[in-house]
Order: sequence, then C-alpha cells, then structure tokens
Amino acid sequence: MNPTITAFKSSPDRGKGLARDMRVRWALEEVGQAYDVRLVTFAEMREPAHLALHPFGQIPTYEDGDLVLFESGAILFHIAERHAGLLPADANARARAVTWMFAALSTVEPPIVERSMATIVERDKSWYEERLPVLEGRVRDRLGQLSNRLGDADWLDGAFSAGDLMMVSVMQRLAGSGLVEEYPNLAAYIARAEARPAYRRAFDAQYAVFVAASGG
Ligand code: GTB
Repeated sequence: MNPTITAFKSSPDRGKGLARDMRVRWALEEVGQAYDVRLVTFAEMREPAHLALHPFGQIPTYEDGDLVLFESGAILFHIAERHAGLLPADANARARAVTWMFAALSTVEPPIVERSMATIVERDKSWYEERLPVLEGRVRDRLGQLSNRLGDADWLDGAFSAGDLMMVSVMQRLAGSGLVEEYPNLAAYIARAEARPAYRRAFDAQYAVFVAASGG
C-alpha cells in the first residue's frame, strides 16, 4: 500500500506549488516512494473525518497503514528517516541536516509567512504601507544570514538533504516579491533545487490538480 497524503482540491495558489503538500510530494519523489493523494475542499477540511487526521483542519496529512501524521516538518522527517536519500548516514551530518530542517521551519519560515499573509489580508489597511517594509526587513535579515552561510556552496551542508528541501520550500513563498533576487546565491540555490527531477515530478503532479480543477 502506498502512503496517502492530502492536498487542496483547489489550491489558492493556482498551481504555483506553494501549498505545503508540495514539500511532502517532493520528499516522496526524492526517495522514490510512490504515493496516493486525497484532494480535500476547505469544507471537508473542517469535517470530523479530516479533523481526526489533522487537529487543526489543515493539509498536508500523511497516512501509512496505522500511522497518521500531520505537520509538513514531521512528515518530511519521517520520510527522510524511513528511506535513503534525504539524510546522510553519518550521525553528525544527519543531525546537522535535521538542524537545517528546524531552522527552515522555526527561523526562516515565520517572517516569510508573516509578510505573505500581510500582502493578502492587510493590503487595504491604513498601516499596510508602513508595515510592509518592516516585515520585509525581517525577511531580509534572515535571507542575508542564510546567504552568508551558503556562500558558494551548492547545498547547506555537503550533499542535498531534507534540510535543503525544507529551506528551499519555505523560501519559494517569496516568489514574485523580488526579495530572493537580492541574494544571487540564494536565487541560484533555489533554481538548483527546482531543477532536480524529483522536484519537477512533484511540481507537475500538483500542477495537474490545478489544471483539472480549472476544467482544463
Ligand atoms: N505548520 C503546518 C505544516 O507545516 O504542515 C501548516 C499547514 C498549513 O498552513 N496548511 C495550509 C492549510 O491547510 C495549506 S499550506 N490552510 C487552510 C487552513 O488553515 O484553513 C499554506 C499555504 C496556503 C496557500 C498558499 N498560497 O496560496 O500561496 C501558500 C501556502
């Protein structure tokens, strides 16, 4: 039996691959694990059947036999632990890769999401023009630090790992903002990750959902 993940039946990002099922799809593609997808509407996400899988009524979830997981970080970590390809064999290198996963989720993603949410829900507020530069400053702080650490390397710590997958995923939400382009090594890092065949397969699979939902 393949694991089953959930994803938006109709993603608000209109096929751009920004919803968090994308990082799970990408991880599964990287390790060569086939998977099934159950598409859910916003209404279905509030129903008891989905809340039994995800207490906060969100996507993605992950089901494999008796195991039910939510939180993209926990799901990615589980996939990376169970399969070769996303975490190094060496114990210390493995711990560092996990550290980058946490850094992506706890240190880099929050200011990016805060900025993104402001552009969606605060655009018509009186404070928006004043607040946006503050939020973008916080994003720039993190991108600058990450850029300094990455330097000329291809990946954050040796070979591509779950840490890179998560870090690239969180930065993708800045697409169209122009912020990543201020750090050419980060822009190249994201492009390098997006050129991976596993990423392309994952992207195409979620894009096919958008095409189908739009009647294409
Ligand atoms: N911490 C959780 C995780 O990492 O799994 C967060 C999960 C989460 O935020 N899920 C979102 C969700 O289910 C979808 S991915 N939202 C519905 C709800 O809360 O009711 C976040 C997302 C949504 C849309 C875009 N977009 O349109 O660009 C990007 C990202």
